[in-house]
Amino acid sequence: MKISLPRRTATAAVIALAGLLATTAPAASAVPGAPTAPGTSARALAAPDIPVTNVKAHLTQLQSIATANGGNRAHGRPGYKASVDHLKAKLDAAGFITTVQQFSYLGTTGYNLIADWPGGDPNRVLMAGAHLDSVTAGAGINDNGSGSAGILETALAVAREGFKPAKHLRFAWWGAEELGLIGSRDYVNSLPSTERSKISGYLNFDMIGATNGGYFVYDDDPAIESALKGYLTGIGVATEPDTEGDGRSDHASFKNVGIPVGGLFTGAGRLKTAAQVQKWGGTAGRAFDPCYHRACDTLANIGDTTLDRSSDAIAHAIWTLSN
Ligand code: DTR
Ligand code: CA
Ligand code: ZN
Ligand code: ZN
Repeated sequence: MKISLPRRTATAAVIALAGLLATTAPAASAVPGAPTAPGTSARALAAPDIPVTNVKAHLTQLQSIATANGGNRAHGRPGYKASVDHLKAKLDAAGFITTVQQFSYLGTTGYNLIADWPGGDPNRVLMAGAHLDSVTAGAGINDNGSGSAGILETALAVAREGFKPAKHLRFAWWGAEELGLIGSRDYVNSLPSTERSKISGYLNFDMIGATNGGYFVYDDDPAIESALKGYLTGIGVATEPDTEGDGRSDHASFKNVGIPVGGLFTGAGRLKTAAQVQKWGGTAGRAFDPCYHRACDTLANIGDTTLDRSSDAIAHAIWTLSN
């Protein structure tokens, strides 16, 4: 199903989708390399490693989209819609049910991209989201190509593995976050309260590949926090609660209506302290992301290690929390 609807009909699209959610995920046996041994349930398997080379390939494509569209992927600019179209095609090809939700902000059309993985309990929906828009100053590769690519590759891993989670999985890419969390707020407001109450948790990923990064886990829902923290501490990486972010990204739209939220962040414009360098390496007195909201937020502004660990943490959290 391909939907591109004006704001007023977005609710109808959500209701129409609900009927599709009970359908079965593509059979694991149809996926090359998927487990087929009798008694082996895909549900019991651990999350796969997310290949950072795949995540970086998505970032290369987002960079090309920005370069071809005046250097950015900002709300209302052609690079934003091109980013949506690009991701949608990948998700459609992998078997997701995608919806483009249009909204209007200050006279300009914005878009959210929603991708549902068929199957799972429609009354228990686990969501992961990232904003796909950049600021006008640059390509927005760390902010927030990184979160967008991290959840995209996790979604594609769900498809590759033929994952059959107990909960229903939904991935989302938000428009106009940089103008005040506009797209995510529009999505939450457009959901009938019955649909809203089915969302058991929302995980947000905004800036997960800082070059001088740290590992900040949102200090919110304890189960989501411990899934993300558990992965990182398990690979020997210390975390800190996020103090730069409360209310500053799309999780706030969900938290505001009582949905449990969490997420991971590798830092923005704040300076790394000497104590944080002890923990994570990097440079003290320098911003976690020195190119935050600047023209230099390009493909060169990505820390491969932060991006890799963060992407693996996303997959771990999705696999764990959906079962
Ligand atoms: N919302 C981000 C910047 C940001 C600042 N603090 C946090 C904490 C957690 C996630 C994101 C952020 C931006 O898009 O500019
Ligand atoms: Ca990895
Ligand atoms: Zn951001
Ligand atoms: Zn930003």
